[in-house]
Amino acid sequence: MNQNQMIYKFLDNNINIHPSVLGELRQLCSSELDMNRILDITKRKGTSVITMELLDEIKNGNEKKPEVIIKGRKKAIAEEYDADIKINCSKDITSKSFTSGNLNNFVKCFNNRYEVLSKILKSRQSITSSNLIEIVKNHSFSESSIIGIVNSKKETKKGHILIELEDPSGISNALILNKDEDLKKISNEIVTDEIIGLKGKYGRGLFIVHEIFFPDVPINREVRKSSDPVVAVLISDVHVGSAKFLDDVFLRFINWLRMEEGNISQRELASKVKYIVIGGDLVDGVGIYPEQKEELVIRDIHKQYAKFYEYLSMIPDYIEIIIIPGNHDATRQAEPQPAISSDFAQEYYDDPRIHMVGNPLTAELHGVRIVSYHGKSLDNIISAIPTLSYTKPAKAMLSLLKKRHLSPIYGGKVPLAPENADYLILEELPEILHMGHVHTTDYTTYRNTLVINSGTFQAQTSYQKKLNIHPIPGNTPVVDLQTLKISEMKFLV
Ligand code: D5M
Ligand code: FE
Ligand code: ZN
Repeated sequence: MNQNQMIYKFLDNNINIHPSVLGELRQLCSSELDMNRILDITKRKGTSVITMELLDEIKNGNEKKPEVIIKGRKKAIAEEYDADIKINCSKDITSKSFTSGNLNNFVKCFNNRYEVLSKILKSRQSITSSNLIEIVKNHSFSESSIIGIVNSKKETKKGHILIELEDPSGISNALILNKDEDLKKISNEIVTDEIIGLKGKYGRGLFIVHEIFFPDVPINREVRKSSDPVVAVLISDVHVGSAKFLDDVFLRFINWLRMEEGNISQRELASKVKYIVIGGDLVDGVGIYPEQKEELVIRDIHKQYAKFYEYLSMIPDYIEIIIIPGNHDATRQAEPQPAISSDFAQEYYDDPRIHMVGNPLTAELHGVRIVSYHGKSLDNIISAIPTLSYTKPAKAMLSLLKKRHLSPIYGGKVPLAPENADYLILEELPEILHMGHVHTTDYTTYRNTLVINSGTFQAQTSYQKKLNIHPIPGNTPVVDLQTLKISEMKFLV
């Protein structure tokens, strides 16, 4: 390419060349590839003239470095380490749902909830000496503790909080007095059907509450970390098939995984990615919310899954992909949910690095324990507890963590499949608690547990607009499994 061709090429892109740099630029643009790179950088800077200053910046600039580094390394860091995934199959409902949804199933499921969570509560120092409700009733006016399931909670006319608590021996009314403001504030967090402990005194048909206990997380618990420098990326709510699915943003995410996007340190991070956990709502599905059809660009759910698989195929093959379903996916809606059916996603099952599992998932990635749950119950908990909101999903997740249950409230917006055991109890604590569903990335840390909501790649739908829900798409949390530190990648520009 001669000098004139070069000048015209820049002019075609509305970029002028200052005469003082003409000769040097000509040398730098020895190949079409180099010229296009300089054009790209100039356009990104938003300037219309290539000056000596800009040329110096381009020559010394860091735009060049990522390519050099990536080209210089033959393999991605994660490629050098074998995958180490342990899926806890005993906690996965896939292919072992036995419920017929009858009363007996419900009794078994809630008995299991009581057994496991009362044991966790009893292991807490301050409530070890709890008694059955019927025994406490016979020892009126002495300080005692009871543990049970919350049958109901209401505020009395005088502003006291009245709770009906049930255990295997009986039922008691418990009262939190209006004058005890601190305790009343804690009682805001109590929801129906959860297991709690109460300390207080029984007399005249009422248990007067002095202290409230949630199963909670022990203060000094041991955490597990990976000894290898690998990271896990958490995503959810991609919603392929929706007109509001942000394909360009999702492609930027995939390009980052391929180390073709981002600055040096971001590409370094990408090269450590060994695992991607997808927390449900891969596709938009069909018939999920009123008038959804108007906002679908792919109306056939098989084709939605085929399209999503196209994206997955672009991800480097040394990365393992773990997939749970959400409420938009092709499986039963009642929780716990079995894995997305192979009738809709055969190619996923045929791909050895894709792991199709149920919702919730309990697993270990490189020794780091993770529980991944789509998060439908966040709708219930956010409407039940006045201090929670859709803008801060990690706070709502934290409340579930303290209750040691992923979906404590029965009824509401989450259908429950009553299995012989309660699969939604958070029995063994993970290092990472991951959810999605609310379409806003958010995270917090609580007593050595990372609490992470992975956000979305879908812009606001008309249905969400009506519900006044404002998603924040394109942000992706990344967990370093060696240090348990969270970083965030932003793909929306
Ligand atoms: O959920 C996307 C968002 O919409 C999430 O913030 C919850 C909210 N949502 C979904 N369904 C409901 C109902 N029935 N009530 C209240 N809020 C809801 P997605 O699962 O992706 O549709
Ligand atoms: Fe979703
Ligand atoms: Zn959802």
